[in-house]
Amino acid sequence: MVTALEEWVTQQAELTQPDKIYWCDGSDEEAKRLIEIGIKEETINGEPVFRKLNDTRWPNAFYHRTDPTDVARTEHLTFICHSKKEVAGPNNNWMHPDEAKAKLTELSRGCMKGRTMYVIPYMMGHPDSPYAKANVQLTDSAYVAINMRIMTRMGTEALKRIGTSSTFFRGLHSIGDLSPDHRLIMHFPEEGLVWSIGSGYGGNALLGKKCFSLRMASWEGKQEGWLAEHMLIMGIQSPTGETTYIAAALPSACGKTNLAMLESALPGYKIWTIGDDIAWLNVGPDGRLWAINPEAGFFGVAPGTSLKTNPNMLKTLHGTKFFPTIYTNTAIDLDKNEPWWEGLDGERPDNLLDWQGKVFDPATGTKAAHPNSRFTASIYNCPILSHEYDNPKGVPISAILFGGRRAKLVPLVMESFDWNHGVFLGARMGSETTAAATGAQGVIRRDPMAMLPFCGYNMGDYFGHWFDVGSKLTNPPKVFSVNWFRVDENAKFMWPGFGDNIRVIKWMIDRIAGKVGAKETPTGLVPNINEMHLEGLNIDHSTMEKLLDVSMHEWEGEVADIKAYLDQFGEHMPQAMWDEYQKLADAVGK
Ligand code: GTP
Ligand code: SPV
Ligand code: MN
Repeated sequence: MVTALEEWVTQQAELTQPDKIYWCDGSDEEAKRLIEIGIKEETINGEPVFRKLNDTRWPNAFYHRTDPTDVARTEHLTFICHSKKEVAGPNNNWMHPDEAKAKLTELSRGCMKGRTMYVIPYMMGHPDSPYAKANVQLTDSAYVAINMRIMTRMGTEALKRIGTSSTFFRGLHSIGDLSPDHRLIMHFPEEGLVWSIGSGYGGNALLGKKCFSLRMASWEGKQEGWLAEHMLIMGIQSPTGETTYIAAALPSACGKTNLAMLESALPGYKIWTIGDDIAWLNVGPDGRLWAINPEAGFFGVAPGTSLKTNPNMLKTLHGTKFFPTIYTNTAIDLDKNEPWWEGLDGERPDNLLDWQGKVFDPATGTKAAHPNSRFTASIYNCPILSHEYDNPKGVPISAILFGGRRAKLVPLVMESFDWNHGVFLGARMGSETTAAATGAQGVIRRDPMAMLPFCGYNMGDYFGHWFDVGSKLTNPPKVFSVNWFRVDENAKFMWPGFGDNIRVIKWMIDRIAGKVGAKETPTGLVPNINEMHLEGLNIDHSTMEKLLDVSMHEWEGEVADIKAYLDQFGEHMPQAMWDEYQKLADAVGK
């Protein structure tokens, strides 16, 4: 009997016309074969897909360079195609499914000619988890197939789960002709389908990541009563031995990976990593919020990653347990045949190829590695991987952090008054844009819960869902806002960040345990400086005051901007949000 999956694969092959169809089993041997194919057979812009790097310091490392127009997510080419425009909401680009299908069909006809179609069955989440989902992605890129193997639980286990069912989530991906004019990333929530063409990079092409685990899953979670979030998950073991689990939402390239793996500057505190990008949050039978990381790897920003900022990531990259590790659009140190990026330890090597494959000339003032260059590494290589990572139940969350990149205004840390106020803190988040998406950098935009590019439906309804989930929690996590990025008059970061962020987290843990007080401001509760653990840190009292300052005068403009943002959602915006907004507006006298 032909299964629904086999039938679907046949139909897609009729449209895209690959030379070969290959079903992935997720084995080590297969991964080695895919790398070989990338070195010897497949090409991109006339170059091999993979280059083997020096194995002595960077074991199992392979290099990939994308098309220069294809280096980040393209939000303007990403669409939610629900038959009702209102479901997509003002936060998404929308196209009617019929029109979208017609365009995609045209672009996809024969797009895999001369290429192999890889059939990738994969699980998001541990196969034994009640929260996991089994999906299939088709792709014509060995690079994408290898990345999917690192980032998900790929192979026969997922195939078994799908069996003869027809309800699995489908992803159809082709690099197409890589022209930005022929690039579209489209989501069909009514069919459980993501169809992406024209890009071979990151969130545009690894469909298990943002497309499925956030956009499709957020919509799914709304129907089923759970949350799919752009959050890291970590455990913090205190000197007395107990572990507190927290989840933190920060926009792209704003510090999730670094926070998830931080090396504590405070003696006795130990971090256990569970995830660095995506969390699925369910209400447990005990009335607490339980989190799993649906992914199995890191697709992390390379620039700025070093032994100083993130030693655990360097150890992960040098780990050998899981084959392979991929470097995309970094520079190459030609003398050593090693990956290199700005911010890596040591001197800049003399002899570099930049991310476009050109001999690097520092005099031009450009960067050798693309600012959004990334590594893909298995989470099983992480030396501080939590023992709970593979626990099908997940971990209970005691605190949720919402953060952003704000040079001014937003204090280092602030606690919400309660869950609903916490939802407002998340909803009013703003952040300066980064290289993780194409477009202008460093511009402040509202990015509620760090989900603006990833919420698969109307964000007004999404906020309503957050309030609903809160009402089901008898023991909800505390909610905090954080900002590591406040600067002084000389535009220098005032807070050291990275390993010292544990000092902020310790304050939160102490708040959860009821050990410390807080100072009430109209925007939330901030620490009393003398109750923060600052020993060993070279920071003066006045800087700490500036970091924690809440000046209501400065908040006036912010309040107007928040209102304009929330207004867009019209009747989809729940009253509970306006109630929270009004309290802040009253405090600034608006
Ligand atoms: P995505 O993978 O795009 O979702 O990004 P992310 O949120 O995981 O960001 P990541 O941890 O990769 O950090 C991105 C950039 O922020 C890097 O250049 C880091 O060096 C910088 N960064 C991270 N944490 C801190 C911090 O505490 N302070 C400062 N000043 N910079 C930080
Ligand atoms: C992000 O942009 O938030 C990422 C990288 O984590 S991507 O996979 O391209 O979405
Ligand atoms: Mn991300």
